[in-house]
Amino acid sequence: MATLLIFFVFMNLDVLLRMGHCTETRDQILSITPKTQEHVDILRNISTQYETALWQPVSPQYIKEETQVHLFVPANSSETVKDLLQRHAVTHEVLLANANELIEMQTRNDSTDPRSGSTFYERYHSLEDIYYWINRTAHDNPNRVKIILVGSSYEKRPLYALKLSFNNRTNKKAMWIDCGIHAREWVSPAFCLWFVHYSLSFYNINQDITHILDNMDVYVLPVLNPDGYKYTWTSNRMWRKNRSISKTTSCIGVDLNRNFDANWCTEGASHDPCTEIYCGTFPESEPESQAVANFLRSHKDTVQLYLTIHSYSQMLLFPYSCTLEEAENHRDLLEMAQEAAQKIRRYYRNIYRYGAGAKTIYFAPGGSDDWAYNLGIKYSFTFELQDRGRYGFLLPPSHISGACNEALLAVKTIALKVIQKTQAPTSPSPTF
Ligand code: 9B3
Ligand code: ZN
Ligand code: ZN
Repeated sequence: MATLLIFFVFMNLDVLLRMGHCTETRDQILSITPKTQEHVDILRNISTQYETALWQPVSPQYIKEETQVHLFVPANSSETVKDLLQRHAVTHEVLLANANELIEMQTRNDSTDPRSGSTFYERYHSLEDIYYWINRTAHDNPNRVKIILVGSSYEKRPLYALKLSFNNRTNKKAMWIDCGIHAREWVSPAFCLWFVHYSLSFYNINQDITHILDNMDVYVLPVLNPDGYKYTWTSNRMWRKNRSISKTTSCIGVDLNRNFDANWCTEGASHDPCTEIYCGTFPESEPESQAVANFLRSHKDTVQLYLTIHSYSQMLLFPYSCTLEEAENHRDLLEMAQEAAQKIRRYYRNIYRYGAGAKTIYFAPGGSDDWAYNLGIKYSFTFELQDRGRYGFLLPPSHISGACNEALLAVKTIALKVIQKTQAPTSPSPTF
């Protein structure tokens, strides 16, 4: 009898627990593949009318039949959204049932927790931590690292780049890497930190990075969009744009990767400040894009390679995104991207797609890579790092090292190629 009683108590307890768990809905990521035009219309409606964040594609206009849509649905709109989907017989898959937990994991400051085996570079860092890291890195490596103030953000935060320069060779060329144009793509700033740390740690140990730093200076801008990045830490993890205020609406932010002067605001961008792909009021209207453009204009004779780091979807893109026309050195760019993708596949077993932006991802004007290319930097790439949608923008910290190592391999492969194609060898080239 007693055992029976205990049995019932436990059964009910279990039911109660499960109910409690189910009613407490969390922020979720849904994957939905529209099968008909009606489904497409419903999804466009949901992603514009309800409090959601479209992860993939970047804007509702790109939603099309038979192509996966990734949608972030906050807990408070979960019921309404699922109801709508169900009523129109649109099936969905839950990619992430509890995004809150992941977000909490990524913002936890476990630097003081000795049980976490991860290093500084295997965690995400707040903007303040990154500013502190920039200062400390320059201070600790006075002969190799200089801080350059390239401008300031809309909210007047400094835009710092690090210049890595390992010797004073005359006529030295350079490459540029920027990270964090898009606020929510957190693995991007993490990569810039990773790259600087790797350069400082493996010079004279790894042959490839040694050859690169012997022949090029490297400018690294870890957070191009500090206002947006700050905002993803304090208010909205899914924020993409900068934080500039529009004169005509209450909507905030310009997509900095639509604000450069490359077929500015044609198809693939929007004049509507309320969209995620708002191009701003004129090319370089934003202080962040203007600062980068000014710096590159004044260094265009030395900078040979432009790299900009985004996430997610695992792609290596090159110009053009703003037109279907082929770049004049398309074959070169394709060959470099292909070689980089092949190495990632061989060493890390991950597949990266590659190609001209407009044909590989979507038609998109006003991007920094196209603009830099037209300025005369003939080697210009956008990297989209891990993953392919499993965690999307919420890539767990435990994946940072994998994502950064494979991207680093691609950077090294491409930079070595640029040196090989453009510079007379001063020291023996490493064998590929
Ligand atoms: C977009 C453009 Cl405009 C470009 N020139 N190159 C790459 C992209 C893709 C990124 C974007 O801004 O949408 C991916 Se997050
Ligand atoms: Zn991006
Ligand atoms: Zn992206």
